[in-house]
Amino acid sequence: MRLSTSKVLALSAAAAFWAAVSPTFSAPPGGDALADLIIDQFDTSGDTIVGSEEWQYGIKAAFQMMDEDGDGVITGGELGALEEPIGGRIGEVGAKLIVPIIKRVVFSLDADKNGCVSSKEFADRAEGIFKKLDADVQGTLSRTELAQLPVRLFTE
Ligand SMILES: [Ca+2]
Ligand SMILES: [Ca+2]
Ligand SMILES: [Ca+2]
Repeated sequence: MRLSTSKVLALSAAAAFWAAVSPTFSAPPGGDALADLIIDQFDTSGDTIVGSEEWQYGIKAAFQMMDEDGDGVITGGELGALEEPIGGRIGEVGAKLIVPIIKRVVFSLDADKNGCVSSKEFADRAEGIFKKLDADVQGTLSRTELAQLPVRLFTE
């Protein structure tokens, strides 16, 4: 039996959907969108790879972007306010998926557990996160490696 084109299309759409939602798929839901966002923000050389210098610079810029009132600490309220700008960039659905992941990532850096993340707490762990993500130890982060961020941070 031959499958019609429309059936093939429907099947591949179903497969893509399954891959996107299945927890056993290598990239977790939201991981891909988060990787795109990080590359968009951090990759200044345009090679879709984040080098260690781009990472350090991007981390600093990301902190400043999230610290909306510029007082040197990121609060939960400031992270909630990210939904709008991120939604404007990748759509509301994507933002609803990503912002909770960003919250989790950022608050995992709250070393003294005082409910907000200082620039020092943020910077201290940034290098460790880079090393954790750099699976092939090439000193750079590919899109695939970045997509693993939620998994690597929270399951290891
Ligand atoms: Ca680059
Ligand atoms: Ca602040
Ligand atoms: Ca803190």
